[in-house]
Amino acid sequence: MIRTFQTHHIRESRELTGYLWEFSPCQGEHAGQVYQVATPCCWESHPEFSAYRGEGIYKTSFAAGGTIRLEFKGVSHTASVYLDDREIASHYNAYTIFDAVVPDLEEGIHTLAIRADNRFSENSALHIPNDYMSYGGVSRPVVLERIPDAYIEWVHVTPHYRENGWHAGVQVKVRNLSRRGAVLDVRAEAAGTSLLWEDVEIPPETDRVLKAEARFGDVRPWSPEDPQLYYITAVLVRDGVETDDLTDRFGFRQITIQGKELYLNGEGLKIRGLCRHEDHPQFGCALPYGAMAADLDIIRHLGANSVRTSHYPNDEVFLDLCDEMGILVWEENHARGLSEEDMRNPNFEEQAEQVIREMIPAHYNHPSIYIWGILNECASDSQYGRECYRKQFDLIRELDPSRPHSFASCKFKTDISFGLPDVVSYNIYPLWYHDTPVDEYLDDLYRWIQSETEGAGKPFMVTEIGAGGIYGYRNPSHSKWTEEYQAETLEKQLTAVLGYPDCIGVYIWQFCDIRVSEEWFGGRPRTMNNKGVVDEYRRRKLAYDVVRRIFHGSGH
Ligand code: ADA
Repeated sequence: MIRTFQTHHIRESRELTGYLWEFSPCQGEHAGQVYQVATPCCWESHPEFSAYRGEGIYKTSFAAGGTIRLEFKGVSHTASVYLDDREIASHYNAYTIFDAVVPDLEEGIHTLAIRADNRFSENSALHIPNDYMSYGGVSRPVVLERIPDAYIEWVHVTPHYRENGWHAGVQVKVRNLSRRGAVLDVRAEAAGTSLLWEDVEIPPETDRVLKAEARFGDVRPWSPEDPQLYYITAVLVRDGVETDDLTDRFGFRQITIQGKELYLNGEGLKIRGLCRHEDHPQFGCALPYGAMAADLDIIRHLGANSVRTSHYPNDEVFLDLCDEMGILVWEENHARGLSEEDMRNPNFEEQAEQVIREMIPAHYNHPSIYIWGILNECASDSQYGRECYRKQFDLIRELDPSRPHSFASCKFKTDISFGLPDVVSYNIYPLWYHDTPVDEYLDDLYRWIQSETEGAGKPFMVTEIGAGGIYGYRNPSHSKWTEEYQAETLEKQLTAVLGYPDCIGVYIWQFCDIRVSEEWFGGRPRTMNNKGVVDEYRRRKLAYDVVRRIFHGSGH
């Protein structure tokens, strides 16, 4: 599924995935053999390729002509795209969208081939052996569109509340592909309000962002309790003819910070969340719609009000569902646990910034996203690392000044970067990686932040807490790795963190057990990170009822 709502009425658009494609691995004993595979998919879902690391070519054909745009929602993790054997795009990173525009394609049948590569190398600064799996394949949908010379790239809505009601900044980005200038009208309509830009001139082969401010009358705000959504439709009109359109969805909500609190439409937020990887034993990172919705049903059943998309941008459909279900989202760019040396990889800066440049415009309108996160557990304790954090926060502010930003630190009392984010966030594992009682550890850390760092006075949140528990391993010793130990530890951790007056919330590490890359130095029992509240098949561990009881009891 591309989105949970229709994005075009005028522009012709259809999904190319959702069918069987040909798949052929490039290395190993099956190199060159051709298989039929369902798309979107990870090749690890296929019995022959469950541990394949290499390149694979996916092929399909389609009928089309004219100027076409192919949108790739996610190829894991490096992609080269060929149309009729001609390279039309290349892209690094599994978790962001990229596209290819092909002008004046001859009417007829065309072949599309995508070479996906999930190998680790010096060239890949973000996909490295890690505590999660870098799968391979066309893991998110591919969409084919027929576009006119001038078309709408995105529409962004930034709602804000003033005494007299809801207002919003509206921006429409229009691109002109042609070698000739374009003159057109642009109309936008949302929640009963219309905007019109007349006789807009767009020079050849360039783009323009049109801006306006609108007042909205009688609208209902979006909130976790009442996730009211509105559509905005932008239409291009050329010589009196409607030539292109784009519909997106948004909600009237505003996130603000006052002192140590975070507010959504003036109401203080208390986060009860879970960190979630896109991971499933059958689907890898390519979860189909039903599996994503089922995860969110579990998350709601647990009484959580938020998800952290650790450690990369998520599938748009998942974000659509969060918008609809009123689940708040901490969305983060792609990076986990990079050392200063990793951050000094010559590709790091460009690759990490590209994720931000691709994530924010694509996900801008989701009301569920209340904060942007970056660089989980990277080198925020070094001057070099701090500079990387600073640049990325500057970029985020440039692309979206309307949301706060943060990063999850693990640099206990050595972090030097808390002057940079709006919210100070920590990943802590008392009673798992060390035995200090939770309240003692938390209080010591919090006091240090207030007395010794530039994070003093900012909102404070715990972005990871948890313990490992192997599904089905129960015994009277209640030793580490038993379900009992995990349940008892989460009870102590959650009670302490949610009861800490200056903490605005907590994310449990993690929603479900996940596969980790075999090459990762740390190693894990079962080659899985076993800290899920449910296991990889979403079967409940003992911790489930504990979390459910505490989350349901912890109020708003
Ligand atoms: C971290 C990290 C997670 C995971 C977790 C753990 O701090 O952010 O990705 O590795 O710890 O299980 O230890």
